[in-house]
Amino acid sequence: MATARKAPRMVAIWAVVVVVVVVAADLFGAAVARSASARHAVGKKQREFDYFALALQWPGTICASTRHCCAINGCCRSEPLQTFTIHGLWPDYDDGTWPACCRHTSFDMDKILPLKPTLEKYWPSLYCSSSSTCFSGKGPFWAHEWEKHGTCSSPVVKDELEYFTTALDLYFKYNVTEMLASGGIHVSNGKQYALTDVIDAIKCAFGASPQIVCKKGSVEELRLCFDKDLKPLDCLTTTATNENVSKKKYCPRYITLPTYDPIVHANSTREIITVESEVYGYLYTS
Ligand code: U2P
Repeated sequence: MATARKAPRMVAIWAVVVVVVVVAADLFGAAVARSASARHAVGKKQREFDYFALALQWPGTICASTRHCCAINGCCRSEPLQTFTIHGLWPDYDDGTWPACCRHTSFDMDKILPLKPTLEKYWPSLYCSSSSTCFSGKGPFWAHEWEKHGTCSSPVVKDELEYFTTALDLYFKYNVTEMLASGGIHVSNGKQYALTDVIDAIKCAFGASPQIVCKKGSVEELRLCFDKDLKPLDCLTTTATNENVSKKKYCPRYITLPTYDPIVHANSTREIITVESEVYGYLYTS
């Protein structure tokens, strides 16, 4: 009798436990996803992306805020970086949002080991802190980009190696620093360029409109967009004037491409990366 009376109570307790676990898992998943990005699809299964953005960063703007140095930080090389470096290859939706943290596939450096010197040179982190990832705690910048964006890039990109080789291929094929130079737009300290001239230089060489993100009137990022056949595509907005990018990131009518002084700090750990692109010449004909 005692057992019979306990049974309904046990069922009720188990039901409460199951509900608590499900709700907690849901909240945890949403929190992880939200921390990965503010404007990506949360909760339900994320649908296939619509197009790619190759996000490039301008070290001259970012490195101006560097306060301390470490081996992984590209801002800490003895020669200031004067070319765009890679931020990430981002699968995006046409409505201005994007998927994030899609397939539970943790970053594995061993899978891209032959690319490491090329990534260090052209896809460096511009910060010292390690990056948060979707599935494996803190990790290198590349782990953040693979887990957040790379895992959402199928069916165009099927695995980690293909994600990084695709991004590097596009970066070398469409050299934004050279495109701007051929339009008369160079690294400058103080010299201002009309935003329309910068956009036109890219349109002329690339065949499609970029998206440009600024910080206090300096270019911070330049994004090239591609369809799923990796052909140039107009980005949704050419300047950061939609809600996709915060107001602080708007570009004014005249902008600069600043350089920065080599960062000299006591007790800094420096690493000068001297990898020649010929090493990976068979992969990249930049
Ligand atoms: O723009 C600020 C941050 O939002 C994320 N972002 C932006 C546009 C987009 O199409 N996709 C996207 O993910 C970027 O986050 P991150 O990859 O750096 O985590 C971008 O830095």
